[in-house]
Amino acid sequence: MDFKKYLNDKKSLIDQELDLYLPMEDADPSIIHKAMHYSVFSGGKRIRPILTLATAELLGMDIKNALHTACGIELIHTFSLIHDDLPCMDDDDFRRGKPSCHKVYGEAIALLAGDALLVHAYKMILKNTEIKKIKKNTILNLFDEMTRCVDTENMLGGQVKDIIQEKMEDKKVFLCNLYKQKTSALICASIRAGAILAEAKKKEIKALTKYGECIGLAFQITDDILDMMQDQRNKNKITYPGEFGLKTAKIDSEELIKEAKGALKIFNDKADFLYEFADYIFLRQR
Ligand code: GRG
Repeated sequence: MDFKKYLNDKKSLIDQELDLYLPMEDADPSIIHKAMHYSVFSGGKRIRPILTLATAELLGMDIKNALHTACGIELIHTFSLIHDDLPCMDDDDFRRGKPSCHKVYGEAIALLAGDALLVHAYKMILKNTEIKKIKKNTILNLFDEMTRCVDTENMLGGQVKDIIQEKMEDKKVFLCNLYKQKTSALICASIRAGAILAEAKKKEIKALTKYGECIGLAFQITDDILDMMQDQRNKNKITYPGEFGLKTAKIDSEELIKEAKGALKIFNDKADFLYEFADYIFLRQR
């Protein structure tokens, strides 16, 4: 399979769908809609929605029926990035090499644009009711998945730990739990959402969950490695490579990638894309 082409093709589909369903930029009050568009279309890799589509496809589903869900997931991701960059959180002036949402639209509008994207994400999940092939119960399961990955046991709780970084007994345990909540939960939910939509069997969901947890954790460790190598590390926060060194961080991340691929065995050679994606997590440069 041509991995790069697969990524580009799916990204185009997702971009088109997002453009179709986001409120128009000039809809009243236009400033919030402009801010939403600014952050949604500022060069994200779309890895989470691509994972949703790829998982649905692996399980035999027509991916056009997974597009609403995939886009909902990307909107949750974008909401989290806008809020993460705010001065009261990570206080980042740049995102993807461009001024962060609050630097362009001000803090209040950026905060509200993030809120609006989160609400819109759940509206996208509800749009699945328009697709006859998707059962109501499947949509309820999706809703459960998409709320759980954001709640205080996951993203929100992870963000709290990231900000507070209280005294910790064991730094590795602390960091792995934080990364699982803050980053891995949404990545894992992106994969599980594809499986839920495709009405996967229990053993398939179990294997994909293991895969998602492992690549999710490896993704955040790699993100920290890239930040450290590009000297973009927030020096006030502890990170995996910061605590254990670049070499250990790379070895542990590679081990997680191996574990992730191991979980795909039950799909034989049908999971080509997910195998390659696991390597991409580790080898990516941005
Ligand atoms: C207020 C409910 C609520 C949640 C906010 C701010 C927050 C909680 C969580 C932040 C979580 C966060 C920003 C995690 C970082 C994850 C991460 C490594 C993001 C970068 O992902 P990429 O590389 O980004 O996929 P692109 O730019 O490609 O979209």
